[in-house]
Amino acid sequence: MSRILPFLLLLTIISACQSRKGNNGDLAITNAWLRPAPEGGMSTLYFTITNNRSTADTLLAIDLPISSNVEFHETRTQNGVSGMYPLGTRIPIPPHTRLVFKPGGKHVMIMGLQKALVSGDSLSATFHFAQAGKRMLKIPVR
Ligand SMILES: [Cu+2]
Repeated sequence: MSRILPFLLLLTIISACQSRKGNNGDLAITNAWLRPAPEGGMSTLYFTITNNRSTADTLLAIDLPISSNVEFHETRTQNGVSGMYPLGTRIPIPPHTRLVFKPGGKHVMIMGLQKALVSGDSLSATFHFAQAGKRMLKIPVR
C-alpha cells in the first residue's frame, strides 16, 4: 500500500496535466502579415490560426486601426475564371485544425486605408473569437 499510493498520486498528476493541455490548450495566431498599400487603397491580411483546443471556435472580426472596412474573402477559380468570394462574417475553426489565410486562398480584405501601409511598418490588430475572446498582436507589413 505504501508503495502503491505514491505511484497512484503520480499517475493522477500526469493525467491532470494531460487533460489540462487537451482542454485548455490554446488557439495560436502565427505568420500574420499585411501587404503594403497606399492611403485610400486596399490591402490584404494573411495569417494562420491553429486551434489546439478540443472545442470549436469562430473567428468573428479583426479590428485594425487603419480601416473599419474589413471583410473575409476567398479567391477561387470557377469555370476557369478566378475571382474573390465573400466568406461571410463568421469563420468556423473546428477543434484541432489549422486555418490558413494565404495568397491565392482565404484572405482578409482591408478597404479604404486611412493611412499608407509601408513595408517595415507594423500594426496592432485585435482578433475576436467567439470562445477564446480577444487576441491582440502586432502584424508586420511586408
Ligand atoms: Cu478579397
